[in-house]
Amino acid sequence: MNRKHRIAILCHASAGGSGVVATELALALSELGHEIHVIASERPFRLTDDRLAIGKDNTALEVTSTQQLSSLGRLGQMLLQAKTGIQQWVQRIRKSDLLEAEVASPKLHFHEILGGAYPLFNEPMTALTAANSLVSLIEQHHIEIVHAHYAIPFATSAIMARDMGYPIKVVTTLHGTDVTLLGQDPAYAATTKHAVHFSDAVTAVSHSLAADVYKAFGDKKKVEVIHNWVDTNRFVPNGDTKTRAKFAHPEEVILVHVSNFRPVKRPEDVIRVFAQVNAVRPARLLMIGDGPQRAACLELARELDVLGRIQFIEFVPNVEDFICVADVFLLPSQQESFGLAALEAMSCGVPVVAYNVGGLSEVIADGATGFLCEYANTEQMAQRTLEILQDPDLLLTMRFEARTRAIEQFHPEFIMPRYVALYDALMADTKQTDVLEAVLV
Ligand code: GMT
Repeated sequence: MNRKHRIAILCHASAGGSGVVATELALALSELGHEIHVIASERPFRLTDDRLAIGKDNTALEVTSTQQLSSLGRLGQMLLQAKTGIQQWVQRIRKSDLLEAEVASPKLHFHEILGGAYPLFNEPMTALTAANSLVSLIEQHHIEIVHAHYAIPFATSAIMARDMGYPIKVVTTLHGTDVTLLGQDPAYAATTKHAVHFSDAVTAVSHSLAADVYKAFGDKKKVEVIHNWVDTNRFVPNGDTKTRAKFAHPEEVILVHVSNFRPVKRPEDVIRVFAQVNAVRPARLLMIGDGPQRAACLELARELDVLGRIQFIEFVPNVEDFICVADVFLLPSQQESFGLAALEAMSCGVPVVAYNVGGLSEVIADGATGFLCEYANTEQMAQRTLEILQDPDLLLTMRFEARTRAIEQFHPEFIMPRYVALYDALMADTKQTDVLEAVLV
C-alpha cells in the first residue's frame, strides 16, 4: 500500500531516548510524504531548526561521504567497503514497492500541548491537556493515526481522544522504563496496563522489552518488536583530530559516557571504571549530559582523585562530535531496554562496553562491537575496556564491526518500512472518509 497517512506523534520533549526516537521517526515519515504532526509540551530537543530543514531534500537516503571516510586511513578504507555494500542495498530497496512511493515535500508540523494551568490547582493535568490538544488536531487536520511514545501519559491521552468518538487508530511504542520502572510502580501500574491493552497496536523497541511487557501485563496483547535505528549519516566517524586534541594528549585514550545521569544509568560506575583504567593507561573521560547523579559523580571523582582528568559537559546539541573522539564508550546501566546511546556510539565507529542487561545484547555484539559485562562488576568492565585499549588491532576491528553493525542492522532503511507496514495494516480496513465524516458530524 502506498497511501500516505496523517499521523500525530505524541512524545516527551525532555532529553531522553523516547523523544529522540519519536523525533527521528517524525522526520523520516515526513520525508516519505506522510503528513506528520508532532505534539509535545515543548519542542523535542532533537527537533532543531536545522533538522527541520533536512526534510527539504531526500538526503536521508544518502550514505557517508567518501571524503569523510578517506581521512581515516585504514579504518576509513574498511568503512568505505561497508559503505559500498549498503549503497547497493539501498539501491535495491529503493526499487522495491515499500519505498518506491514518490517523496512529497516535507509535511512536518510541531504543536505544543495546550497549557491548561489554573491558579487554584498545583497538579499537572498533562494527560487531559494532551487529549484536548489531540482532539483539536484531529478536527483541524483529520488525523488518522495517533502514535504515542512512552505508555504514560500519552497513550492514555490518545485512547481518551478515541473514546470521544474519533475513529483514530492508537499506536503505542513502549520504550523501557514506562514498563520496567513506572509500569511496576503501584502509582502507575493500572493506567499503564490499560494503555497497553487498549492501544490498537503496541510496539516495543527490543525483544527483551517485549518479554518484560508480557511478564508485567500478560500476553493478551500482541507486541511487535521494532528495534530503534540510528542516523548513520549524522553519527559517522569523522577523524576529527582537532576536537580530540582539545581533550587529550596524543598518548592518552578517551572514554565517553552520555546519559541523563539518573540512578538507572549508574553514572558513578563510569567514574569507578575510569579510575581503574586510568591507573593502567593514562586516560581522559567525557561525561556528557546532566541529571540527578551528576553531583555524586563529581564527589566520587574527587574521592578517587581523577576529577582533573574528567570533563563534565552538560547538554550538547552536536553530541556526535564528542562521541567521535572516544576510543571506548561506557554504558553501565542497571536497565536499558535498547540503549540508543550505545547504537549511536557504534555508528560513530566506537566500541561499547556495557553491562549485559535488558536489550543491550540485541544491540552490542559481545566480543565483536564491544563487550557485555556482568551487572555491577566495575572491575570486569575496566578489564574489558583495557583489553580493547591495549590492543590496537582489536580496537580497529571493533571500530569497523561497530560501524558495520549499525549500518547493516539498524539503518533507517530497514526499520522505517516496519512502521509504515504497521500503519498500512491498521488503516487497511478504515476508509479514508471515515475520519473526515466523523470530524464533520
Ligand atoms: O528511561 C530512560 O532512559 C528514558 C527512556 C526514554 O524514554 O527516553 O529511554 C528508554 O528508551 C530509549 C529509546 O527507545 C532506549 O534506548 C533506552 O534503552 C530506554 N531506557 C531504559 O530502558 C532505561
